[in-house]
Amino acid sequence: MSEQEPQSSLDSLRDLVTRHGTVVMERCTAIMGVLNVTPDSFYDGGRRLEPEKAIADGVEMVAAGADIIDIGGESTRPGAPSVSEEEELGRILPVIRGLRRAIRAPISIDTYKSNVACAALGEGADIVNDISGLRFDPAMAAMIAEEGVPVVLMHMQGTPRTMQVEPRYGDVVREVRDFLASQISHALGKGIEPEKIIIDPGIGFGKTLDHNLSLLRNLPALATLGQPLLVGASRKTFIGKILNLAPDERLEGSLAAAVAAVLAGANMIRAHDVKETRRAVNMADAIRYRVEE
Ligand code: 9MG
Repeated sequence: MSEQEPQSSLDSLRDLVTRHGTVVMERCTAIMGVLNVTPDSFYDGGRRLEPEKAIADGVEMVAAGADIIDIGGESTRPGAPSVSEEEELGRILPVIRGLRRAIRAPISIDTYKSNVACAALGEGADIVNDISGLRFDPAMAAMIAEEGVPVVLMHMQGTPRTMQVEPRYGDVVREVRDFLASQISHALGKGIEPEKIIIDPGIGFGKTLDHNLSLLRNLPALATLGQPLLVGASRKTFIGKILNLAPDERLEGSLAAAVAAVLAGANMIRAHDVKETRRAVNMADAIRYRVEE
């Protein structure tokens, strides 16, 4: 292989077409900005209790280089209680409505509930980010197929309430890969188009520190599934454990994990700190993709 060629054909994946524009992932990494509108998310919980503040933050993330804004109305931190559909909708819909008017970038809705996802799509969201990988709500896959929108299939062992109690795997990389392969087949069987499926190992979701590191090290094994690969490590506990730092001190660790993920095959990074992540990822992209002129 010449030095000027991409590492593999998987480095030039198709772009992601959404109702509000195309997310380019061919030879560059997309950034999904995290916009939680919850009182209790582990890092940004309680920061956006007013929709106006959330909308302003979303606009700022797009200006800083986010390709997608991911809106969540239920905390998925370990041990978090679930919230009712009404509560979740009350948090997210005003933000989606306002942000849709203010930005052109695609919006993803972070939910595992098909009714919530459907209402969000009705207000202008474009992508469903399902942390259960279509496991929790049997109506989710058919709804997504019917709407014809992209979906993120994430791996999680257990549920947010139980996942960090005692995560166990024989071979974490193989089990996560097998799960994702099986959920891709399930999605296809329900009529979701192959070019609309993004996969995600679910860093921190039912994983120990070593499970997370093993997955980050072995992303190429997940990339061989042939779908765009999303990685979200931003400010998560495993970074705090390694560096012995609280969530608000984990920026550098998050950037290091993002760069490592890009160099190992990630096509999209989910991040709280969009400006800094955009810069770090642009450097990683240059190392990964740029050819000599
Ligand atoms: C909602 N959420 C929190 N962490 C996440 C991650 O790593 N991936 C995805 N897809 N969603 C996440």
